[in-house]
Order: sequence, then C-alpha cells, then structure tokens
Amino acid sequence: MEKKRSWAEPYKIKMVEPVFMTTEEYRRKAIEESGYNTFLLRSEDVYIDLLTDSGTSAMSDRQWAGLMMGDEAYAGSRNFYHLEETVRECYSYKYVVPTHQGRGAEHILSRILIKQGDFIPGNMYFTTTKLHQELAGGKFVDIVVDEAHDPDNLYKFKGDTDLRKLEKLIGEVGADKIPYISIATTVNMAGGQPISLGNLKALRKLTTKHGIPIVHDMTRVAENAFMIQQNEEGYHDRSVAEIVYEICSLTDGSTMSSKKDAMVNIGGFLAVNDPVIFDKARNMVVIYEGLHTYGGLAGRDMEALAIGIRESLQDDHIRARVGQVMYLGEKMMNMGIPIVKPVGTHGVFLNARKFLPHITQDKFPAQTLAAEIYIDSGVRSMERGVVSAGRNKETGDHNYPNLELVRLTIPRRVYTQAHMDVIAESVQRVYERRDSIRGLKMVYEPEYLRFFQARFEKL
Ligand code: P70
Repeated sequence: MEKKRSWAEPYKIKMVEPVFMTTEEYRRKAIEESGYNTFLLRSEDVYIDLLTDSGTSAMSDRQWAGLMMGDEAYAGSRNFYHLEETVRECYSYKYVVPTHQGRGAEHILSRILIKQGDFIPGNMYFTTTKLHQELAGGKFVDIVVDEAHDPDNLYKFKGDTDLRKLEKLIGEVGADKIPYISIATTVNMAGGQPISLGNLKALRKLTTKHGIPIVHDMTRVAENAFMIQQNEEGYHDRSVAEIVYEICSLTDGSTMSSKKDAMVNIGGFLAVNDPVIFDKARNMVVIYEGLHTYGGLAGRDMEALAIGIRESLQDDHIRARVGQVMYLGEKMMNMGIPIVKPVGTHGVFLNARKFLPHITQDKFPAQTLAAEIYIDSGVRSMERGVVSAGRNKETGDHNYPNLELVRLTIPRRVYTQAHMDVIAESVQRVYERRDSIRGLKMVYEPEYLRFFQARFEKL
C-alpha cells in the first residue's frame, strides 16, 4: 500500500508580519469608498490578502541573502549572468532579456513578432497578454479545449489546446498570418488549470508542420509540471524540475512573470532560442525597460530571482504549495460551495454564477461577491469575470465570458492552514446569506484593463 503523507511545509517560519482585523462597519465603508473594487482597497485594511499570488510570496533566507549580493553596476552585473545561467539550465532557453515583470516581456515580444492583421491562438486569453497582442495589431483566438469553459467539468488537463480549432484557423487565415501560438502553463483564467505534455507534444508536431513557433507563458510552469507528475501517465517518477525542462524544450521561447512561481516581489524576462529575435529584443528592451543586462531590475532583484527559480522546482516545495491550495479547495467543496473543479494550482475560484444565480451578469456577480467576502472578514479576493473580460472592440458591448469567477489566490509560503480555515468559514457565511445580496452598476470605466480601476455602486 502506498504511504499517504500530508503536504506539510518544507520550511519553518523565521520572521512574521502582523496583520490586523477591522470591524464589519469599517470594512463596509472602506469597500464603498473603494468603488466596490478590491484593487482600490488599502492593503492595511485587508486581513488575509488573496488578491493575487503575484509578487506576494515569502522569500527564503537564501533569497534575502542574495539581495545583499547585488551587483548594481549599470552594465554587465554578475547577477544577470547568474540569472542567464539559471534560465539555461532550468528552462532550456538560450537567450534571456530581463524585464521589470511579465507584461514588459509581453510588450516586447508582441511588438517584435506581431504584424497588423495577424492572429494569435492561445489556450484561453490572459488580460495583459491579449491587450499587448491587440496593441501590436493582432487578434487573439481561443483554442483551449471546451472543457476549460465549463467550471464543473472534471477533466484533469483543462489547459489543453483543441488541435481541431487550430487546424480550422490555419485553414481559414493561413499559417503566415499566425506569427506564433501562445501557450500558458497553467491557464490562469480557466481557474489555474494545467496543460498536459501529451497535448503539448501533439501541438508541437502540428505547428512544426506549419512552421509556426510556440511561445510559452511560463508564469506558473512549476505548478503545471506538478500536475503532470501527479496525473499524467508516464510522469509519476519524474521530478518537477525534469518535467519543467521538457515543457520548455517543446517551445521556442517564453515570457515570464517571475512574481509567481519564482517567488520574487518584482521581475520577469523574455527568453528565446532564435538569435535574430534575441537581437531585436535586446535592442528594444533599452527603449522601454533598461539596458539588456538589467531590463528594469536591480542587480539584487536578479539574484533573488535566480535563487527563487531553483527553489520553485523542488518537489517538496511545490507539493506543499499546491497541497495548501487543494486543502482549501476540498474544504470548500465539502461545505457545498460552488467552485471551479478540479481545484486549480494557485487559488480556489468561486463560481459566482452558481453562488449568486439571482444576479445577472450585467450586474457583475463576481465583482459583487468579492466585495461581500471582504465585508464579511477582510479577506481580499479578485473578480475574474465580465469586468476582467472587457468590451468587444467591434460592438462596444461587454464580453460575457462563461466563467464568472472570484479568485481566492494563495501567495506562496505566506499563510497557514488556520488561515485557510478562516477563509473557508468566511465564504461559507456569505454563502448562507447569498439571497440577500444585490448586484452592482459600473460608474467609472477606464479604457485599458478596466478591472484594475473601475468603480461601482450598489444597486
Ligand atoms: C495575477 C497576475 C499576471 C500574469 C499572469 C499570466 C498567466 C502574464 C501575467 C502578467 C497579476 C495580474 C495581471 C493582470 C490582471 C490581474 C492580475 N498575473 N501571464 O494576479 O505578468 O503581472 O508580472 O506583468 O498570471 O494573476 P505581470
């Protein structure tokens, strides 16, 4: 019989940061003043912060020590070479251009590869990725499997691409109108869902036939690799590090927001194998980010990142990281709370359509739910539904995605199991009084990535 072991953390806590509880009355006022948008709250008014896992993880003692080893030379910092070597060894990519964070890399990549009128297929959209594709003149096309759009479908690899959708697009527009395929590990907007290696290999075969490169959004690649190790035939005995390397080897380049997997507060990069694209990227980075050996980062940031990459690939680490998210997800399922299934790797995603079925999507059920959870307990979450999906460029109407979700995102190495219990209990309390909850109307809407700064009022 296989030994069942808990996912207990492979570390102990050396330093703590106090958090403070406020009263319900205080929080009602705070969220109203923030236009019912959790992005506009002050962090000091938050008790448990599940807005994002981006830049919010706890660094290790090694990473903090790395900060002291920063070489802050304008050019040729030794920390850059350490980062470059780490990316080559862990992720297989030959050339690295650091950027201040993921969207900096997306900007440069999109500007280099996309021409007006191009199409960029991807395994579901991501907000910043899609915007940069559009600003460069391209159009995003969703080729994720249908299962990904169904929060109750239990398929284990909802990040898989549907090759028929891709073949159809190639048939319609021609391979020369597709500069690359954009593949995310894991798929954030689907609820943190992984792609399988089997699917990626099949995609590689098809794209090679048509001469189309694959660009990898590797923001949460270690988490994806862990799910492959757990659930894909033939990978149970492989380490997460080996699986990550194999995923990267099947792609031609990547954009990375290192603020997630790699557990730094800021940082990212663009990595490619093609020397011509590298040359262009290295030139463009000096316009928007900084010299090609720092790209908007301090030397110390690059050092903490190089160390964080290796830590992110340790089996013990990733097992505890995803284990904690699974613990919260299973607890909520046992309470009968509607969440996206299977549980994602970086957070638990509430299904707001089912949670608040009496609130129609034009009254922003997920935005409403995030505000209500904050009022109940000071737990901050994020809307991932109609507000995030923005407007249709042609008709001007809202895009109405099938997934209307609230994301409870778990930072790495930050919160305890008792925090997970408090979170689940708070969501349960809101669930019990769901019938009394009313929707919102939008009263201010910025032009780009509206979810960050939009304001709402209670109906
Ligand atoms: C989040 C963060 C960032 C991200 C990502 C994937 C799969 C690229 C990026 C961009 C922060 C965020 C961003 C937009 C809306 C809400 C939140 N995701 N690809 O919380 O990287 O932020 O470093 O520029 O998840 O999921 P960066």
